[in-house]
Amino acid sequence: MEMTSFADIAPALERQAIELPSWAFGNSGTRFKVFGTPGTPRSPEEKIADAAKVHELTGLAPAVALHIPWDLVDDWAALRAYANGLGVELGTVNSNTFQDDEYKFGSLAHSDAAVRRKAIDHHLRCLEIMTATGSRDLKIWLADGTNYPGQDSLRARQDNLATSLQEIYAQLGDDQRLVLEYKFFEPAFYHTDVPDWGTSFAQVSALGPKAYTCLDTGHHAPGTNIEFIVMQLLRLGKLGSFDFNSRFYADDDLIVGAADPFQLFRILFEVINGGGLDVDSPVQFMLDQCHNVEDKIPGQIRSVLNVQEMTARALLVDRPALAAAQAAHDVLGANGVLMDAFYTDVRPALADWREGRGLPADPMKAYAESGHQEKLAAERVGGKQLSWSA
Ligand code: PSV
Ligand code: MN
Ligand code: MN
Repeated sequence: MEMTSFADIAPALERQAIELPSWAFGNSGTRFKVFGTPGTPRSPEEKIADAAKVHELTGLAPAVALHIPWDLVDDWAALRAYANGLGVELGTVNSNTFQDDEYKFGSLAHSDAAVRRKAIDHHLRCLEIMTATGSRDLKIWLADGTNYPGQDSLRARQDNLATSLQEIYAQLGDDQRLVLEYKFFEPAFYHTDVPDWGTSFAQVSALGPKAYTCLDTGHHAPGTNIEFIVMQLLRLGKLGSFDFNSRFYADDDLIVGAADPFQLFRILFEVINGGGLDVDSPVQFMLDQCHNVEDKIPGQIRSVLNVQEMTARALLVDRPALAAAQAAHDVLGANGVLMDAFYTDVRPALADWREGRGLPADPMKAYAESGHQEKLAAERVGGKQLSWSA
């Protein structure tokens, strides 16, 4: 039997596109300290320019996701034209209802109708922005929840959330989608109002076909089988997007594939099996990361390369051999087929693939040797450097 070759998987690799988060280019840190780096962006335009540099060197990141209000500008058409001029699109709009004082006890799930009104209106404003930027997806992540048992009614909050989401969903344009992210903890610690994929799935299913779930790889309890969730959401037709990152402990937001490359491989294997990389796939791939101690542009370059590398390995799985081993209940044989693909070094073939497209064979090296980081540090003086949250 013929082994799957790199030529076989090239068309699927060709389709891979990963959105970069604008906030990854701002300074970030922990609650102890945010470290500044020379050359850090001072405006949404500079964040977009940094994202465009990642795309220029990798060919993998044709869109930049925005966070509203962190990326607010006066002229959205001009921002869109600016991004297009640099070879990238404006992508997912991430709403933010977790920074204003009114949101202390929640936003879309809040017990007070006036606070819910403010949060709904913020999302409606995001939809207007999306129309101007040409963005398809409104991504909602809620900091809503409680810290103590008894603090509020779990049931009433869930009902409030459903009603708020309905009002936002009703205003989606024909080509727009709503994507609901879940997270099992933080900033609330007793309960969050969208803690898991099941809750997100229940809420988006009640809304309709333009609503999907977002899976952030850092938002699960340690030991969770994330690829199972990927399989299930694809099976149900509700996996709308990924926020890729990696974690050792909590929502660490580290470089995707850095903590557990094998987990990334297993996730991408299920993505491919479920049609997530097909031409008409509803799955939007995105990074949601912060770079606390490493430079941000090469941090993002490394991240998209990691995703591409694990995608290539997952595509290389000899599926007929795997199916035969599974049918024969050849446990070790089936596992061996998977591990053979995981241990395949695809880096030389990917370097050739890049060169064939006029891209640098080694984007990390090309960036380091370009002097771009030093140029940014020299040019971007004065003004206020942005942090990941502003
Ligand atoms: C929350 O932890 C989250 O993952 C959401 O996606 C936010 O939008 C993002 O981080 C940035 O705060
Ligand atoms: Mn996220
Ligand atoms: Mn997160």
